[in-house]
Amino acid sequence: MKLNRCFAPFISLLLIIILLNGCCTNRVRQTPPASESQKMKPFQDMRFGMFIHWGLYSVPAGEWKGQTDYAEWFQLETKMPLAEYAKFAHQFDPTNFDANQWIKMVKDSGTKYIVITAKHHDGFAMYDTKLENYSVVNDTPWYHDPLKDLAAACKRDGVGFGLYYSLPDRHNTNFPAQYSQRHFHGDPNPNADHDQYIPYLKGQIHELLTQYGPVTCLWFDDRGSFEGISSEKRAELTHAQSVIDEVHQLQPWCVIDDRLGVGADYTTPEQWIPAGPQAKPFEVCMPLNDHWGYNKADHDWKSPKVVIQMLVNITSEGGNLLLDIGPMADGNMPPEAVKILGQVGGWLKVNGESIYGTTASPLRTRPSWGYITQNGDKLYLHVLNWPSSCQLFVPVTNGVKRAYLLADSKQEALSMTSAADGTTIALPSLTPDPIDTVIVLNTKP
Ligand code: JFZ
Repeated sequence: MKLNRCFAPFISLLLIIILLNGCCTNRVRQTPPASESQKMKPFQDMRFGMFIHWGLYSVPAGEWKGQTDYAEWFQLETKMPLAEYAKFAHQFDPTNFDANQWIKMVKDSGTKYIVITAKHHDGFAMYDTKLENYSVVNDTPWYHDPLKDLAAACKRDGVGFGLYYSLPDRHNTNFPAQYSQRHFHGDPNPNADHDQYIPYLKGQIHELLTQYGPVTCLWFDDRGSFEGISSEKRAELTHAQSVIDEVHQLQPWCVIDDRLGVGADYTTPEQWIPAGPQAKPFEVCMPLNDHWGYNKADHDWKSPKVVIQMLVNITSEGGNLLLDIGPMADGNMPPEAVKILGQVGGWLKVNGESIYGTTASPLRTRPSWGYITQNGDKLYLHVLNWPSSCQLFVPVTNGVKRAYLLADSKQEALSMTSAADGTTIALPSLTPDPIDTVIVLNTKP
């Protein structure tokens, strides 16, 4: 009794401190997932994400001394000295940036999560870091943390918030030159080694996982920095397992890509689509034009049709698509990109059921007319090549019940004939969706 009374004030004070700590740091408390597959499910269910490359390189917009093919590798490719490149920070003033507008565009495109560059190879932090002065908050006239606004808008609108983080760093002199990009410059430090760089990397990851609420995924990038080094050695150099352990400890639901040198949660085929369903979760990343960061001369946009058919192909193999755009330095999105993404979103509004939350095709070989995705008892037949006979053959017989057009709000049944080797659906004489006409096949056993 006595003891209780005298400890009460201390205990209340302790509680207040714990509570305040939780509020101020935006720390996340999560019950850990019960299994790897439970952890991956929400990420895989989203199927379609938006990659965003935004940084100092957006200021020159790909142009330097008459050449116009640069983007986020600007500093390295132009061989610009660090002191000169760093001056772009003083021109980085995206007064048109509006996180709500960006996330509205994300929603309109049908993408369910974003992955934005917290730090690219140039080492410039696009968020409020305390470990470096070279950041958007410290070093630009804007004096603003875009990740804070974006995380809040994502949270409000139910959009996943993911982060890209580059291991190679052309600004931090502790990043060892000998493992770095071809022709490392930016004051290589002959005594640098990863053991000195890792505390900085870990410190930034700690910031990113405690300042912005739940982080959907971490997309570590290793590009070019470990060429010719085995993945075991790379994992050792990057302290991969301890970085991953720390992420798991801070945010057990945050999924991690495979570029630290160990497998982690998902693989990241870049600008190619695996042939057929994969055993491991994967996410294909693809720029909407030919550059990841903003390039004002690049008008080689992929059409809505190309994007949708790519998404359908990847989904039928059980993967995600991370489609990239490079916002402009003034905070606006390239208008062409917004237009294309809006058209993609229009298709998904009608046909999203055949993409989100679905799994890979149950068939080993893909049909000549298109792709198949699945959600429980429903098979989604994505008809890309409309058969001129208007007869669609599906090599499925088990429990086939009913077929209808996904776009048909009345869900009128299409007539079917079954044979030993499969089912033939009579397609209605309509003008098919030139991108992808989806037929739902109910297969209740
Ligand atoms: C990296 C970056 O260098 C690039 O700037 C961009 O951010 C992109 C998304 O990722 O580039 C890569 C990374 C991996 C491969 C190719 C380019 N790869 O595995 O083939």
